[in-house]
Amino acid sequence: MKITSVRTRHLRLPADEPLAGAPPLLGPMRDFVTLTLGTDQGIEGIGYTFFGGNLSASLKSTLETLATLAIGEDPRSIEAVMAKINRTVLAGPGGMVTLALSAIDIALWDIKGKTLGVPVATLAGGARTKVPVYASGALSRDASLDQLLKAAGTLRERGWKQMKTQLALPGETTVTKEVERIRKLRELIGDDIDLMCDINQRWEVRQAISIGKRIEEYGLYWLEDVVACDDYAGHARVTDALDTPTAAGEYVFGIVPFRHMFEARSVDIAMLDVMRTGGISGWLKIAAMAEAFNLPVVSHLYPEISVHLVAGVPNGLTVEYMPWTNRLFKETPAIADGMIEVPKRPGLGLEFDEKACAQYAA
Ligand code: SMN
Ligand code: MG
Repeated sequence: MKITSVRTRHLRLPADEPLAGAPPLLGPMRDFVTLTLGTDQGIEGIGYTFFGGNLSASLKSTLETLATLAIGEDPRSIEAVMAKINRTVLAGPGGMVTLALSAIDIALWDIKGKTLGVPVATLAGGARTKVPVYASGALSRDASLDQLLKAAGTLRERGWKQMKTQLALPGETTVTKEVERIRKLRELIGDDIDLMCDINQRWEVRQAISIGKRIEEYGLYWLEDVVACDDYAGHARVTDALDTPTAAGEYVFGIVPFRHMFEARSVDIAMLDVMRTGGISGWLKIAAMAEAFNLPVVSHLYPEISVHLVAGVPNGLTVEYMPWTNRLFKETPAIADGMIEVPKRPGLGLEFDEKACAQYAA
């Protein structure tokens, strides 16, 4: 079997927040770059990548150049294909290069699943066919307290069993204001809904410990990215000081930073972003490393890809649900009773909606 063609597209989608109709994160539009790898057996593998932002045209060009190097190679030998491409790259690792490599790796896993007739989740370990899922993006730090509580009420009414908010409020904030949001949210949603909270690297260690202690009584499911992503020792101090579990990992590229994170006992939960781990291959290697440290893993964004990984591995905890790309696909994984289901179709079980892709061409 050989890869015979490469197609990349730069798409710009409206950044809506469909879970509770709250104001969207990251501006009014979001750019994605998609990849389709063709083979001599008619099977196509699809992938996409994100975080190009205003560099998305360059990301498309990087992806096109690197993916073209896979032409003529056997897509089932994923490590060999990726090694061949990697050998040519002087600009990596990390950043744009990894974002592009991830899309290629994802498309190769899609081909492998389709070739074997099984979902990627089965290849990833096949631990479960559905896993918990949480609502993300609707309870942002930019929302007023009223907007926040209204959105949380909507999520609860719609049956969400886990939801994530953010602290480190914009503008003039006080510890009292920060604590108040969590107290009010907990009052509104009750004790049976899991509440996560993301800091997005905006606190210092001491701040994280002092505010963290004051919100401890509201029983957060996790507190995320409390300090700078590469401050492994700082994370460890916060993790050690709090009863609340901590999570981090979405910001780092590749697999090696997770070794440092785990060796330093920085976090209780590893968060893996499939575009930054180097795709599915990197994601699975990190999940196995986490398992060896007795840690659970959770996904960051891209639920339609991540569901396969969190469900596949034995230590997958929950899938972040921000359905940013749903409109690109004909069908996306079903959600019911707080669980997201692995599609039964082979590979990723996804098919681009060609009409939508044409409509959103950047
Ligand atoms: C996040 C990061 C990047 C884009 C959107 C949201 C956030 C999360 O850190 O964890 O969802
Ligand atoms: Mg986050």
